[in-house]
Amino acid sequence: LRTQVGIIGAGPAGLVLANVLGRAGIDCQVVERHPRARVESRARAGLLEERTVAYLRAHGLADRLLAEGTRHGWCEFLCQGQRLRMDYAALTGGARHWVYPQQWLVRDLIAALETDGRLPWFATPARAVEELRRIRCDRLQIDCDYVIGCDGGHGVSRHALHPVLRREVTQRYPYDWLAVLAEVDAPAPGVLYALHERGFAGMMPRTSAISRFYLQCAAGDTPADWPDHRVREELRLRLEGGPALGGLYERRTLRMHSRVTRPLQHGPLFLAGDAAHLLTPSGAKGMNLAIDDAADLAHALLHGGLAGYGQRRLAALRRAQDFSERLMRLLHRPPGDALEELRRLTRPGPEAAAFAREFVGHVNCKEW
Ligand code: RFL
Repeated sequence: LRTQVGIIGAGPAGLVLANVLGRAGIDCQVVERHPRARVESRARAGLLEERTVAYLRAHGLADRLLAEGTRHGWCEFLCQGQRLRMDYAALTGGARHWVYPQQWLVRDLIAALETDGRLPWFATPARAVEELRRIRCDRLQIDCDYVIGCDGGHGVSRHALHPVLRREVTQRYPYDWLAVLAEVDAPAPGVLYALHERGFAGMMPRTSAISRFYLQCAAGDTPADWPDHRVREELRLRLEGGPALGGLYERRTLRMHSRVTRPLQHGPLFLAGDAAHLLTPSGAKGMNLAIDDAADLAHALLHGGLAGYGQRRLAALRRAQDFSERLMRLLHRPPGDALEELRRLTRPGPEAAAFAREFVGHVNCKEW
C-alpha cells in the first residue's frame, strides 16, 4: 500500500490528524494495534482545554462534545480541613475546561472517519518503521511520504529514531497513583485535590454518574495491593468524607513518571502525543498536548513549516511540563507545609492568575 501520510495509533493525536488531513484531501492510512471496541472503551483523560475544543469545533469534530460535554471553571484544594477554591474561570476572564471522557471523543473521531469512508486498520499492530518511511505490520506494509508516530507511550515509532540521535529525558517520582473510576450519586462539580498526611487523593469529573479518583500509593504498588475496602477507606479519610461511592471500575496503578523523547522529527518521521512526551496526569495536559501536536502537524503538512515542528512543540511541552511538575510537587507536600502556598494560589492576585492561566491552558499560544 502507498499513502501520503501513514499514522501509527488511533488515539486522540492520530485520529485528529487523520480527520483534519483527510478532509483537506490528503491521503492518510491509520494503523491501530487494538480492535475498534477496545479503543472506544478505554477510559483515560477527561478534561479538554477551551482552545482544544475550539480547534475540534473549527474542523467539525466537536458536535457531540458541545452537546454532551459539561464545563468546569474552578477546582478545590482540600488541606487540613480547609477547602480552598481556585476559581480559574474568574481569574482568566472566563476560560473553563470542557469535561468529556477521552473514549467518547475517540468514538466521535472514529465515527467521523467512518462517515468519510476512511476507517483505520484496527487490530493491525505496526511492528516497525523501516527507513523512516515504511510502516511494517504483519499482513500489511505501507510506504509513506511521511510517517507520524502517534502510538502512545509504548509504541514502536520512537524506536525508529537512530539510537545515536535519540535522547530520552525521564523523571521518576518516588510514588505512584492508584487510578479508579467510581459510580457516584451526583456528578463531581469540579476537580478536587486533597493533600493529606496519608498521601494525596484526587477526584476528577467524568460523567454524570462516574468520577475518576486517584490515590497516592507506594511506588511499585499493583492493583492487587488495593482491594475495594482499602480504596473506599483511603478515599473516605483523605477526602474527609467524600461522595457516596457505588461500584469501582478500571482500577490500575499509574507509574508516576515523565518522559520526553527527542528529536520529535527525523526526515519524514514525526512523533506526536504520548509517543513524544509522557506527563503525569496531575495537570490534565496529556490529551490536550496530543491534540495540539496533531493540530500543529496538520497545519505544517498542509501549509508549510514542518522544519520548525520539533522546536514549536518542545516550547509548548516545556510549559505544560513545568505546570504539571509544580502541581505534582505541591500535591505531595506535607499538608502543613503546603497550606501557605495554597492560600496564595487561591487568593485573587497575579500569582493565582498566572497559575489559573496555565491550568486551563489560557496561554498565548498560536491559534490554529
Ligand atoms: P494514546 O491515546 O495512548 O493512543 C496511542 C494509540 O496507539 C496505539 N498503538 C499502536 N498502534 C499500532 N501499532 C503499534 N505498534 C501501536 N502501539 C500503540 C494504541 O493502542 C493507542 O490506541 O496516545 P495519544 O493519541 O498521544 O493521546 C494521549 C492521551 O491518551 C494521554 O496523554 C492521556 O490519556 C494520559 N492520561 C490522562 N491524561 C489526563 O490528562 N488525565 C487523566 O486522567 C489521564 N488518565 C491517561 C490516564 C493515560 C493512561 N494510560 C495511557 C496509561 C489514564 C491512563 C490509564
